[in-house]
Amino acid sequence: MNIQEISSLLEKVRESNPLVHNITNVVVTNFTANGLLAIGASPVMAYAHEEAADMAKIAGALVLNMGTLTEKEVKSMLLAGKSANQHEVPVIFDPVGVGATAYRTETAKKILRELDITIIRGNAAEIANAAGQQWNIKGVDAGEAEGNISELAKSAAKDLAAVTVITGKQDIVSDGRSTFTINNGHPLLTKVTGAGCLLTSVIGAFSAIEKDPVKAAVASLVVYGSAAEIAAEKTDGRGPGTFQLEFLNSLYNISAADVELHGSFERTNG
Ligand code: ATP
Ligand code: TZP
Ligand code: MG
Ligand code: MG
Repeated sequence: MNIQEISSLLEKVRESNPLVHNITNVVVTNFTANGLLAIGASPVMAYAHEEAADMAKIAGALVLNMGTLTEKEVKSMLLAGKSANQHEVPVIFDPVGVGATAYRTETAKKILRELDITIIRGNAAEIANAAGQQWNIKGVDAGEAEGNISELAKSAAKDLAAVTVITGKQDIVSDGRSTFTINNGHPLLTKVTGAGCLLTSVIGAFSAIEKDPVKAAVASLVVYGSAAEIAAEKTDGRGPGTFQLEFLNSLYNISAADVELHGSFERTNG
């Protein structure tokens, strides 16, 4: 996979304007919809159990996010997920805060057991907990990193039978055989709530137009992290409010040439 392939996937997202069905949390709903529009996708949030399956089957990708769980939403996630699986629509899962409470852990396990998840994306603590390993987690934010993230991604991908994306200062993508490290991003992303959740939905947009989930995930991370770097330059020290606005502008304006200039990733094994 090379940087030109990544910039052409960005152009394909913009040309195809894929429908991304999100069942996400109440904190990030508006930011997620605006971020998907900015990158060139078509967002829809549809939570009612009466329509979740119908919406998922016509979508290019389904994104399930556990941020503010309720039993009603879990029911809709399972209905939407089963429909997506039947119709070969990729399912992207963000297990927000798994490990922080027993309810979150049980729900993540249920989703992973009952659905065929294409890509799981979380911080290191979430991925470790989703894969049944112990790792400190503070609410929905990553605890201190305390291990080899690359090995964690690899083993989680095998255990969960899903392409695994771990984000943080560096991002890792693994399918258990080949593993990539992505160096793009900016610390200001950690000061905007929903930066991780929107990223998961952007992975949905790329998965809708690229069948290989490893390629879709690597491309999303490179484009997203590069857009953050450009936004941080424009923020010029003013802080997260300005950065959030500049980041949306940057997702909208980032060009193939920008991606090729900023993009930094390598295959780290396999
Ligand atoms: P958390 O709940 O721990 O904040 P999250 O779900 O919000 O996690 P992040 O891990 O913060 O997700 O990832 C969101 C984006 O922010 C990714 O593109 C990632 O590369 C980027 N990112 C996170 N931390 C840093 C950092 N210290 N430096 C650069 N980029 C970062
Ligand atoms: N509480 C429940 S969901 C949520 C919070 C603060 C948003 C988390 O967003 P992200 O993308 O993980 O920072
Ligand atoms: Mg965050
Ligand atoms: Mg998160």
